[in-house]
Amino acid sequence: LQQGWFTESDTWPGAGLSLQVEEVLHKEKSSYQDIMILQTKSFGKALILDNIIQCTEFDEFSYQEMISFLPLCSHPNPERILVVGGGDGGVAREAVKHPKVLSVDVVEIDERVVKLSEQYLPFMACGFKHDKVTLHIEDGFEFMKNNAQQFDIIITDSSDPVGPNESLFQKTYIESLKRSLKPGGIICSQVGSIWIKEDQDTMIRLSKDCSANFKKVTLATISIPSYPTGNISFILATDNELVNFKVPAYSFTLEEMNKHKLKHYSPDLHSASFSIPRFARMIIPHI
Ligand code: AAT
Repeated sequence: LQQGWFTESDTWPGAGLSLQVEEVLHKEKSSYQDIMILQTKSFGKALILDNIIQCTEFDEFSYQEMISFLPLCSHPNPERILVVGGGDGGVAREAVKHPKVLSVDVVEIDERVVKLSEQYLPFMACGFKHDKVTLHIEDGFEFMKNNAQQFDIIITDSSDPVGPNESLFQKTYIESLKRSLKPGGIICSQVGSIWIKEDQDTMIRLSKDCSANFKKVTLATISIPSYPTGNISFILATDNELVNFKVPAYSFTLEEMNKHKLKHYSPDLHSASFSIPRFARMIIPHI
């Protein structure tokens, strides 16, 4: 921390994303990564892993709602949900809002992320309290080896391809996602920003691996100020030819959106998220 600012510099070569810090609430080295909880000046509390911002109180809803409802609302009957990563509880909190969901399994590798989220980020960790949610402390990759054809939706809410989650960006991971899906299931993985060359390379590679395994592959992109470049994108894929990602299979009514306090996702923005800039479409094949 230099002069009261935290800068994430590893993920955006030649540039950096900085947050002004009021207090370092917690700092430790877990068995998997360096963990920090910061009280920031204008983004509320922030969870930092290995010097990468995972979420901030101010804008986490954008990421958590979109990574959850883009796949869930694209599926006609999303009953069984798996979240790989997601130790803050935010995706679990969102997924249970979908009326068809029967169970949400969250597989987080680092128990300390869960414990610290419960302590400092209860507005997200509340996701773990729901009866439909089961938490497993395990490597997501290992978990899937023992769970073939179990899930309608698998959301990879993982950190960037450095540290413990490197395996989550490999071809064998995509193959194991496919094995763990029920017929017609949908996968959705965080793949970084369309503005960053290194992330584009990940997208190019994953879009190839996905199209080798799935009939339909697409990219969605959203706006979020606390990730580098203010953008994060998701790769979604399915074998269900009836799925049209641009047209939600389930549309939340205004009443439901208000009841569930949705602040970012709407059926309208669902469709719009799959309209990506031309440069990205030209670089990334198969989407
Ligand atoms: N919703 C917050 C966003 C995240 S959190 C990513 C989580 O994935 C972390 O808690 C991390 O401990 C966990 N994780 C990493 N590797 C594995 C693994 N192999 N199995 C299970 N969980 C894992 C993502 C932030 C995106 C950042 C964008 N720059």
